[in-house]
Amino acid sequence: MKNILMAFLLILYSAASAQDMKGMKMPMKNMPQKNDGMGRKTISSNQPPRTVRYDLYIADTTVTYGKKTKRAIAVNGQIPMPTLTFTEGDTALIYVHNNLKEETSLHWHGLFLPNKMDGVPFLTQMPIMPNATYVYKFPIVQTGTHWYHSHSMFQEQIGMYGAFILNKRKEWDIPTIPLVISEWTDMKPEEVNRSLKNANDWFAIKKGTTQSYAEAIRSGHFKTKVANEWKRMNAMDVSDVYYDTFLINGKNQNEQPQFKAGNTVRLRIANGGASDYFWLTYAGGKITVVASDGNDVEPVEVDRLIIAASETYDVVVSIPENKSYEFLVTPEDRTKSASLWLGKGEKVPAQKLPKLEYFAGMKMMNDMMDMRGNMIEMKGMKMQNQIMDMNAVMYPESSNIVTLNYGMLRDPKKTTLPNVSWKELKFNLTGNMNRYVWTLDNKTISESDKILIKKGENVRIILFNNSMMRHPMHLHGHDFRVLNEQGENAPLKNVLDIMPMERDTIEFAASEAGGDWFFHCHILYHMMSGMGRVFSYENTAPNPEIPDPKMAQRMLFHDDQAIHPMARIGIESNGSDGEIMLSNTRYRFTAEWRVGFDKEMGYETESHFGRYIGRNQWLFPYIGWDLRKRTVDPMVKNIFGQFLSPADNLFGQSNTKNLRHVFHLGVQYTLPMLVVADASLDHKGNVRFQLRREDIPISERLRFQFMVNTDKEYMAGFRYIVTKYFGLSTHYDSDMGYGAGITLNY
Ligand SMILES: [Cu+2]
Repeated sequence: MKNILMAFLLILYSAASAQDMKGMKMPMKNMPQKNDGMGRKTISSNQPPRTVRYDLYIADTTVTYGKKTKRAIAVNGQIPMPTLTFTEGDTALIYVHNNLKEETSLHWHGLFLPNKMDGVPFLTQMPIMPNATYVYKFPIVQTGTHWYHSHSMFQEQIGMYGAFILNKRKEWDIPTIPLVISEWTDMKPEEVNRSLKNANDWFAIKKGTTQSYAEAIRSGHFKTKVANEWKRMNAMDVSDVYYDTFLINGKNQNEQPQFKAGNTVRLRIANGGASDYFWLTYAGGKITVVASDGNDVEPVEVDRLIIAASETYDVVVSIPENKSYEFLVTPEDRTKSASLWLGKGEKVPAQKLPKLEYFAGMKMMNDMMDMRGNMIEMKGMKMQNQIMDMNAVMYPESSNIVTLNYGMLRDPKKTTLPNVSWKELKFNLTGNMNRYVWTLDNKTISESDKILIKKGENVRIILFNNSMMRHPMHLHGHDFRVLNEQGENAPLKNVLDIMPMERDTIEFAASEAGGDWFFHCHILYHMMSGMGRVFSYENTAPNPEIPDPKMAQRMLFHDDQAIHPMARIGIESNGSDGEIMLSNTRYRFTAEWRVGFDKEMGYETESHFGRYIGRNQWLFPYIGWDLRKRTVDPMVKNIFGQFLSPADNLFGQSNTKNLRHVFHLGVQYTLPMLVVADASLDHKGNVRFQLRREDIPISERLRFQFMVNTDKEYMAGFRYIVTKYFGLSTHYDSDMGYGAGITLNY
């Protein structure tokens, strides 16, 4: 019985989504046409408000979007999830059947709804367990283009995103296509996250953006590269993850041949990507932007716009002739693209966006960053609302292109807030690229308290982006005004894209009944690292969906407290060396070893456990253990050319190089050029000072490392990266001499 019902529902949904794709509104003929005041014809829905039920069956599947067949999550057998369509005044009744082997949740992005329906596991509800059904029910009190996605783990990256369309009672009469843009990686998202945390530069190699010394010298940017490393920065990047392909409604090439010359089409676009921003350009002429994040704006004509992760835009384009025009979707890093073809016949491609000039970006970033890792605010420049795109220095294309920015968005009506009391909050957006820690005011979600707000007051938030990346900051359950030059008609949004060095102001009325509302960066990997806060209405009654609030909070905090393992194992002709590392936001444990294959050479292990201090995490005090046994001791000179007896180090203290079982206290500090200085004192009173630099990018795949210390030990070596997990390596060190072999990375 259940199966028959499900099959019936599936047929219903596929029919509904097929109609969506053709841009047909269901009972169009008997609907009266009107003008909406902006010259647009509208149709009124004659249907009385109703309860619209959807059944969503969430299940594992496999897909071959990239080069390999990989696990994904499909809902009712499809990726993206089905488009859910409602009309203002309806009641949404959504049954979620979790057929996964893991828990899940669904968040209705941009929707005003009761807090317990917001779909954030461990904050507004408990997760939906495997084989359980959960019912979301809420009134539809707004209109526009929205979307929905899983808020559990990394499920949003592997298929759990879909369009959520709210039609007006009087809807614009124009063919309309809901579009969900997304990315696909053949790598498991957990693995993507671990790679980001461990500063593995495999993504840069895949993208061709290593920005190595060889590449710098070849293109005349040697000084820029040195200045960049002097300021302790890694290679310039505009997005973190390498993706295998990009999708528009699940297809890289999406054909919509039903349009003819003279047609205009409304595209309701949601960026359902987990981390990427996309440029939108069109081969058939201008793009008219008519709404953002579900809110109408006065139509504005542009040549292109960028859509941040989780934003929505409604745009209108026209089909000039009986040809097929490309609507081109290009990720911000411009590595690849996806296309929507509108119309039938000869293909008219849009101009491809040329490759970014990374060294130009690096040069600008050098100028913007001071030696303490802070962004220098530029005098006389208006750094707000995407008006000054700092990335523009990297664009090789002509600048005579009209690009949308938030300053151009104007709400057709006044959006001023009621005249009540104000709460003002300020956040610095902070991050550490090297360790991939993303925060507000250098605090993760688990390190900060909920922010109390009062029902009825207005909340103003001033955000300054003191990081090198742009962040799409999303507020659950509320729209905010983005203060711009449109005064009383400032646009309403629920996602604010804020570029490096920008200072933006948003404000909203705390008009919900109560509850906890998430405010976070919508780049999935930034959110999971803790970039967010919870706004909590004062005096809210306990949420019945959260029976054990303390446990729920622990689970919520778990995301940014997770421990990330990493290992490097070198197997070379003379022995093995390597390290294993466990780390989280602030703490790191490392165990290193060097073992000679020749018994005479002995062994050495060194372990450290410590805490990173400060936003830049350059300072790392630690405790450590050092065990070693050596039987050979080549006579060496010190750096002044004097022969030293094996019993003395540079400070004239007894040498502990050959037999050492010590406990020590130390501190590491990252110096300019990313050299890590390390001073330690062991329990026998010996002081050791060491300098070390790993992963100097000589060429695209070749890395150089060195180490030297006051125990007269030194090491230098090369590693050639072949795959993400495998490299060829060679090194020379003072204990074990010369060796060559392979290095495995995990
Ligand atoms: Cu972010």
